Amino acid sequence: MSSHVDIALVNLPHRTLGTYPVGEHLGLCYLASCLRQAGYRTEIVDGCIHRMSLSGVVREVQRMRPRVTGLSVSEPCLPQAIVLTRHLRRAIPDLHITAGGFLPTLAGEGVFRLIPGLNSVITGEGELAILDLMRRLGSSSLGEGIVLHGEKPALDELPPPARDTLPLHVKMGFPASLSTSRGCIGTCTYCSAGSYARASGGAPWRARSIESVVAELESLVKEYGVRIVKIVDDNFLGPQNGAAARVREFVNQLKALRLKARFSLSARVDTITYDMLEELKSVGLSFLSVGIESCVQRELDEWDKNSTIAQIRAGLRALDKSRIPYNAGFIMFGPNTTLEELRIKVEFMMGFAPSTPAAALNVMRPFCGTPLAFQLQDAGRLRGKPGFLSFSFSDPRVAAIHQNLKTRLLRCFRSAVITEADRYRGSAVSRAAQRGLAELSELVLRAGGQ
Ligand code: B12
Ligand code: SF4
Repeated sequence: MSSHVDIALVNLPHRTLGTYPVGEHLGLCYLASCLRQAGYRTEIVDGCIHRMSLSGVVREVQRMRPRVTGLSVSEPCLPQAIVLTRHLRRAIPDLHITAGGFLPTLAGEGVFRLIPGLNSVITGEGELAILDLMRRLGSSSLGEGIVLHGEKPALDELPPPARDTLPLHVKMGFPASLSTSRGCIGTCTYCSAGSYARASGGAPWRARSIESVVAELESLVKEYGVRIVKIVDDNFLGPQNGAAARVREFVNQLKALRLKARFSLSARVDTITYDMLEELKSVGLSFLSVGIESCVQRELDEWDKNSTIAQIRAGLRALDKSRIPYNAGFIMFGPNTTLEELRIKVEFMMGFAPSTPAAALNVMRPFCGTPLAFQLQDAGRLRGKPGFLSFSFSDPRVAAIHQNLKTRLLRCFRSAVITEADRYRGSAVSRAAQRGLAELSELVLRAGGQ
């Protein structure tokens, strides 16, 4: 039977609290544009935007009859990757199944054990390695169970990402995605993005030229009718010493084009200044995500955040003054959070961040291959398996509060999600989180947090 396409790239359907996360999968879009440029017939099967079941994905891949299927696997999607690989292997026995993305990069060869049935694994950025795989397919140089490591490509030499799923995103009112830089200079112990950037080798943070970014933004607005853009970079501003100049160049070029688009981005809170925010706001910055993570210096140091409470406060003051809506990432429960620290954190969160009550209840998640996961493993405190890793708390009083809160909150969040329609869900979850925060405060008081 001849193939209809050479390769099908799959974004695994994955639901959190019953909903599919939404956003273009730019990683797969870049792979698709590189593969097409090299002449390979390539399709993207986006299980999230099309709200597919796993058997729906299998049927779609069967219909396409590809020689190769590439799965993008982040750690929370591991269960879906395991089931899908088993079904695909059964349905199309001679299909070459490869996997790339965060989990394969951070777990390396271990992925063959985690996802039985894979033929190969690609670690790091995939554009060059997937071309290598396609070229070697069928030749004797390609054995079974091989790991190909992707060299980092020069970002300005990549073709623009394929925008197959963009029209549907626009139609449904979701933003387009844009990547202006990759990686992060940070070394935060819990962060898989920083660990991924380092595991991929080469410079931990690199950026596209502002010319190419602005040209892509212009094409999104003019060709696709995009009104809102999500800049997906972990750290749009990059290293502190170049941040102001990068912002100025970006702003000047956008002003010269008189482009009208709103955009959101993420940045380190210790890098932003009021002036940068004002400049970015003048060309459409409408939302910013920053990670403060803790208001306890001991924890910031333990997690290698490389920032101080004073810097965080200055960043937050700049944000408040600029009146740009923002989301502040926060980790309420760390592995070594003490009861007294929990009390300080609850108090901090109750007096702040109206847009982020849900973040106030976050538990640190040890992702595979991060320094945090290794530290917990060495201390014998890592629990569960990849996809479901957790840890034991050092303070038993915090463990008890977390356990108590978890059971109640789950009920609270589930009912918030079930009772309200999609567009009201944000506020329902937010109200549930606010209730949760109040409950947490009560639990801390009862446990004797001074
Ligand atoms: C935008 C974004 C989203 C968007 C778009 C989804 C997506 N998968 O791209 C939305 C909002 C939908 C989303 C959802 C989720 N996300 Co998300 N997301 C991001 C973010 C901020 C940027 C991704 C991006 O566009 N990068 C730029 C592109 C160019 O790079 P890339 O996607 O990594 O792809 C490259 C390589 O990884 C590789 N590659 C990737 N896939 C494949 C597949 C093959 C076959 C090959 C060969 C190579 C390859 O090649 C690509 C090109 O170089 C990242 C943070 C980050 N630093 O990446 C988190 C991140 C990937 N997300 C994460 C998580 C946890 C999720 C969710 C599980 C959240 C949830 N609870 O629902 C879901 C999973 C949905 C899914 N099916 O993957 C985690 C993953 C953690 C981990 N260790 O696995 C990250 C790292 C955030 C974090 N710091 O924790 N996410
Ligand atoms: S600054 Fe943010 S993206 Fe960078 S390593 Fe730390 S948590 Fe990760």
